[in-house]
Amino acid sequence: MDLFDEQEREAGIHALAPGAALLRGFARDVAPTLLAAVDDIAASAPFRHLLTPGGHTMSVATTSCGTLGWHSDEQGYRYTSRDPDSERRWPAMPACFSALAHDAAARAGFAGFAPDACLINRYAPGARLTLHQDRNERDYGAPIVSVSLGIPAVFLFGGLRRNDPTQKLRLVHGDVVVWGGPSRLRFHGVLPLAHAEHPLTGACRINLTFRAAA
Ligand SMILES: O=C(O)CCC(=O)C(=O)O
Repeated sequence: MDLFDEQEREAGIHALAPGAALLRGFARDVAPTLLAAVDDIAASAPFRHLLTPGGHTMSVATTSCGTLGWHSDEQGYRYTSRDPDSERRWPAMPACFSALAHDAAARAGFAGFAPDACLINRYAPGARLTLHQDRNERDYGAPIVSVSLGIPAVFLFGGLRRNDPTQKLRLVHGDVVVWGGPSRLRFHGVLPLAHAEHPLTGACRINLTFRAAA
C-alpha cells in the first residue's frame, strides 16, 4: 500500500500545518447535490478559459457564484460583482454550498465562515494550476475552503515562499482542504490531471474554492 492509498483510506481530519487541514470525504454525501448546483450555475454563467495577466490562456475552465466572482485578464486578477461575459450578476451562492463551506471551516477550527465568493474550477485531463497564493481577498482573517469532486488530482501545498517545499496530496471525490490563520497565504497548486473517469463527472474534476472576498 503506498502513501496515497493509506491517506485515502483514513476518513477524518488530517492536520497539514498550523491552520490547515484535509477533511477526507467531508463532502462525499452532498456531492450529487453540489454537482447539480454546479450545472445550474454553469447554465447561466458558462465555464470559460480565462487569460492570465501575462496573456496565457488558463488550462482550467472557471465560473463563479456568490456576491463576487473571481476574474482574470490582461488587466490582472480581481473580483467582480458581475460576470464580465454577460454583464449580469454572478449566480447566487446555493444554500448547499454555503452550508458545506461553513461546516468544513468549523470542523477545521474556523467557526462562523460565511463565504461571499465561490470560484468553480473545471479540470479536464492535462489541466493544471501553477503554484500561487490567494491574495485578491480584502481580509485574510477568513480561511479558504476547497472542495474536490470527480476525478482525482494531486494538490501541492507549499509554504509562505514560492520555493518552499510542497506536500503532495492526492485529493479524491468528496475531500475538502481548509487553510487559514498562519497558513492563509501558503502557496498551493494542482499538478496536470491524469486521465480518469468518475461516475458523477465523467473525465473531469470540479473544484469549489470558497472565499470571503469583500
Ligand atoms: O483545484 C484545486 O484543488 C485548487 C484550486 C485553487 O487553488 C484556486 O482556485 O485558487
